[in-house]
Amino acid sequence: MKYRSLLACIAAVGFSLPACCEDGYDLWLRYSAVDSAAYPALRTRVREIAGSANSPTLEAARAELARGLAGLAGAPLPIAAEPSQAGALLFGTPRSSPLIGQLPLALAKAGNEGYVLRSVTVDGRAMTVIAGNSDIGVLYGAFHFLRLVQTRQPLDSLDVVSQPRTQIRVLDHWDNLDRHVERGYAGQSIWDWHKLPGWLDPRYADYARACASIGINGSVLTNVNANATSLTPAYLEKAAALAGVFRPYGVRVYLTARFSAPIELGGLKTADPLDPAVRAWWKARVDEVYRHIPDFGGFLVKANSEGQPGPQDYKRTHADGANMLAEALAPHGGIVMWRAFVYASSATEDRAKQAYAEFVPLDGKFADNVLVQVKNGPIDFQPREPFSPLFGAMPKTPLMMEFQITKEYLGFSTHLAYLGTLWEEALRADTLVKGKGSTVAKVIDGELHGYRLTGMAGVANIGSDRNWSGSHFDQANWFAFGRLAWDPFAPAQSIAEDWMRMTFSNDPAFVKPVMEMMMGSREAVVDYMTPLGLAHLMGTGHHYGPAPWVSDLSRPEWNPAYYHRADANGIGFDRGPPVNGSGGSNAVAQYAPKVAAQFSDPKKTPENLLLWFHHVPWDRKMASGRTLWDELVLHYAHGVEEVGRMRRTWDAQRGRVDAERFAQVAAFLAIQEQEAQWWRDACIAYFQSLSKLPLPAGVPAPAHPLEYYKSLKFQYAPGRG
Ligand code: GCV
Repeated sequence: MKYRSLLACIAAVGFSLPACCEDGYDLWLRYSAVDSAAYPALRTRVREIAGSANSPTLEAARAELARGLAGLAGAPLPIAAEPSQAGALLFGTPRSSPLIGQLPLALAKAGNEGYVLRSVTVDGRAMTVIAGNSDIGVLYGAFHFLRLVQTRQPLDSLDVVSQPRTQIRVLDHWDNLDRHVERGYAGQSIWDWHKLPGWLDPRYADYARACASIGINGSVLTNVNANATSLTPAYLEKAAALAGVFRPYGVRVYLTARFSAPIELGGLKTADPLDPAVRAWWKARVDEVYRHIPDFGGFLVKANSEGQPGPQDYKRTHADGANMLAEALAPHGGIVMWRAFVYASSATEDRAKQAYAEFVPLDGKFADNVLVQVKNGPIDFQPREPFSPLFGAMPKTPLMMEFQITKEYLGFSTHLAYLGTLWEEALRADTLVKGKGSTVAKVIDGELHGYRLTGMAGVANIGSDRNWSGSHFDQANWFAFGRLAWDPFAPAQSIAEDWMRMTFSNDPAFVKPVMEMMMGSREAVVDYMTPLGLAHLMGTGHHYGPAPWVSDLSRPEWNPAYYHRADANGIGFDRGPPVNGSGGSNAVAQYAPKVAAQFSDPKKTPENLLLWFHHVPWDRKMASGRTLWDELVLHYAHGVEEVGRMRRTWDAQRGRVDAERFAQVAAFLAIQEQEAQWWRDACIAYFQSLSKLPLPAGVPAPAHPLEYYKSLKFQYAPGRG
């Protein structure tokens, strides 16, 4: 940050107005000064930081408390090894601090990674304790305490116990070794492979701090469309350097494994997972990884999907492939995250059915250190999908959730879409496999099936842009992912509120309207892109903008027309049971019987998923009494209106937010409104060419004829695969 100009600004306007030059680098860890008249708690309850920082992680905890509280209090706090006064903030474990060991903190409830925050009185002095059973628990607790101050919570009778509900909470970086990020909209990869290991960009430590602040404990450094080079000694040295930076923050390094690496690197003739030479090659390579990175987390694997090599190339199963890697990793305590995102090159079946068809027969066949990583919906991170039918269908195989934080299908970084609501919807979906309340969240946290391993992965939206995520509001999605991985039951709204208060302002005149804007933002995108259960209408390849007309690509499922199936009679993909041997794909049968019964019946299917499951006539009567055609058009129009409303909400915040961030958000919302209009117009023009129906009264016609939208080309759209 430009320090001199910052000082000049502070001198000019004082602390009560927003700082004038913020570029978003500090994320939600801004620690800007508290108005002590409005929030005296900090002054009265926090006078000293006490504890012994006898490990790198406890040192990180103390450093964060010192940094955060100095910023919040406006001056550094005294640091002491033992509490010496009322208002001491004592951090540590029973091992690092004998006093913590003596206090009745009920630390057993915090588990291995959790923490207790408690107000206590020792020798008549009121103090606050941040305690964990492990050093990392203390660091997580320190971040929680800072969050309480940042969001201006009372500090006098603290009684917080928290521990993560999932074990593996990882960011998946789809970062290539040339620094291009697949589906990345925030610049290049933050891993500067060329300069590693010699140069450790300070950004790496800030990345790890940010991850730890929301409980993320793993980072898959490389793209799932993997390059075997990342497993060579030169790259392992680079990955080891990153692991060294991340270690104090509890973030373990993982890599993607290219299944054909034994051929590409080892010169073998095969990568058959049952071939003894292949197994020996992987074992030796894994041993070498651990020589570089003793706490290496394990491998993430995309196999036999979108052209990636895999065990099926040798007529072996996904379980054979995963178990071979698992065997090599097990002696070191490593795991395999094997992705269920598969679609076979020759498939004629409904794409939505493929993951279930390939994986459910393998339930119970995976080694103990394997998790199967499942995207939230059956297809691919669309603005709205039903939950994947795999959740609930593999009781003997730990399934971990895969969410996409980067907004490949939700307008890239210029569209404001808070994904907390999308993920909350997915996690709260009820699989009904063990009766009512068998939610996806309970599958993920292991409660429903007693999984031995649990986890959640988020495809990262982080890049070299100064603001990390490509836009200020996209930081909220990184934040929300971490919080939901820690607690899949956490409400999206309270996560958004924390983020806003920490990132922007505690001013109620800001928090209330901006929270409403965030909470409605994803639905606005659904409306102007893919309402009523439509999916995958985006431009082929780059996924930028509308292209529902595309129908001439060689593989059926590459075409948007495959997904919407609109014709003169109606629109939607019939996934119900076939009638008299023809019709639906029967994807509904992959759900538990009661869910299947609901989704099979257009009258019982929620309207927001209607066209996902049913092909329905344009004149079908909807709940509103309008026809499907009118309803579809009005959803498109409504999406655009909502973005207009979001712009007005933001414009009213001028002066409550620093000028730099205010201006970028305002400019991006203007782009979003233009592009929402483009989506609306292009989709209405196209669907109207099939339905031949007039627009509902008062809805303006698209600005251009359909041919105009079809002619648009975007050769340089970012993030291409
Ligand atoms: C990494 C979608 C994306 C691809 C991505 C793939 C996956 O198809 O468009 O870029 O590849 O998902 O999740 O493996």
